[in-house]
Amino acid sequence: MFISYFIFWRVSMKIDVVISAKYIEEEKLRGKAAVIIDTLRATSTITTALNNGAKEVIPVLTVEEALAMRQSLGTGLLGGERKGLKISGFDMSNSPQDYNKQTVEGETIIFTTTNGTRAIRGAKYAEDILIASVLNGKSVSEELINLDKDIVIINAGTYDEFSIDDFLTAGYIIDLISEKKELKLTDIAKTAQYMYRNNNDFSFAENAAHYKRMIEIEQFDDLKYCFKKDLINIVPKYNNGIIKL
Ligand code: 3SL
Ligand code: MG
Repeated sequence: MFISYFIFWRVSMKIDVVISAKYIEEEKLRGKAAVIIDTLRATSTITTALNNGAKEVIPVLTVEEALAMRQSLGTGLLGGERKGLKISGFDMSNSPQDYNKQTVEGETIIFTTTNGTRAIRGAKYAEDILIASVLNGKSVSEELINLDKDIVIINAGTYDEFSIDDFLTAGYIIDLISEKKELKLTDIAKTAQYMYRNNNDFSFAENAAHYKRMIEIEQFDDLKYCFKKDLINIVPKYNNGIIKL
């Protein structure tokens, strides 16, 4: 008699969400995979730059740090924003449109933004740090399934506050993982997934304060671009001060 055993074994992963860079807690990140989201626009821009062939992105906190970094490296393009606008003397703003192949291929980019680069640097206690956006959300979810670790999604937020755009993106990634994995979600992670399921075209992000700021400074193309699903299939990772593939 032939007896076959089928063993179905699903390790459940825990997912939590942090609403802004201000609320990152070292002990909650240890041993986990952190996912950094700044939909508008830092993580969308970093993902675009690396997809267009940039060698690496070095996130720094201040303009002074960026200038000092370029001086010590003796090379590199300076990118980023303050109040959403290009920093005087920098090569590029924080618009993904600035990071085309022609400009960034093979280049090191030294990058400072108000919320996004803070969130990335603040995640340093995690075991893995993934850079996520709507653009590469599907690839990020697949990578997280492969890593099979508990996850903390860190939303960059806006000036320390909750930001709708980042929260919806967190919900999108949670929803993708939930199609393949059993998950244990904190209440906030469940809420992110619920919100995304009820707004899977991200249109509710139009209510975000930062979305309105983007309109004020006429970044209409970025607002369309940053909410495109599945456009990019790379997963940038932050390690030892550098973001690369
Ligand atoms: O705060 C940030 O990190 C930026 O992404 C903000 S902005 O979209 O460039 O204004
Ligand atoms: Mg933002």
